[in-house]
Amino acid sequence: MHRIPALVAAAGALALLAGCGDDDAASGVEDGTRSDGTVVVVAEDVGFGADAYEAEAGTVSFEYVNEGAIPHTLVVEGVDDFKLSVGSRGDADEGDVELEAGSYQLICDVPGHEQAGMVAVLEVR
Ligand SMILES: [Cu+2]
Repeated sequence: MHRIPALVAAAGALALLAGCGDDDAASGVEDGTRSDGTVVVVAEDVGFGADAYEAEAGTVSFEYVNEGAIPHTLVVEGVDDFKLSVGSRGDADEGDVELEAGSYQLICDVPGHEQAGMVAVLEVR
């Protein structure tokens, strides 16, 4: 039942941002790969800002921004020693991870969040 306040808050945020001309209506942060190669991922309650992300093989830099109200994490499934955590709205975390080319899954490992839809594909080329 606590989804309802989150939806109300999201609607309020949308209303505030309406008309500012940003492509990403839910936040001022743009999901996806920046020109410098950093993969920017936005956390929402409960989901990621995009279904798929891309990166170049090698050292992949992530920036994780929380546009939701509750804590979220970012892990690359099957990859140890990499985890980003954001505690509340506006929090950001960043870090690097070595990835070979392949298809990976990004998930939030807070219990229940992956099942609720916090999962995205990461294609590393
Ligand atoms: Cu989460």
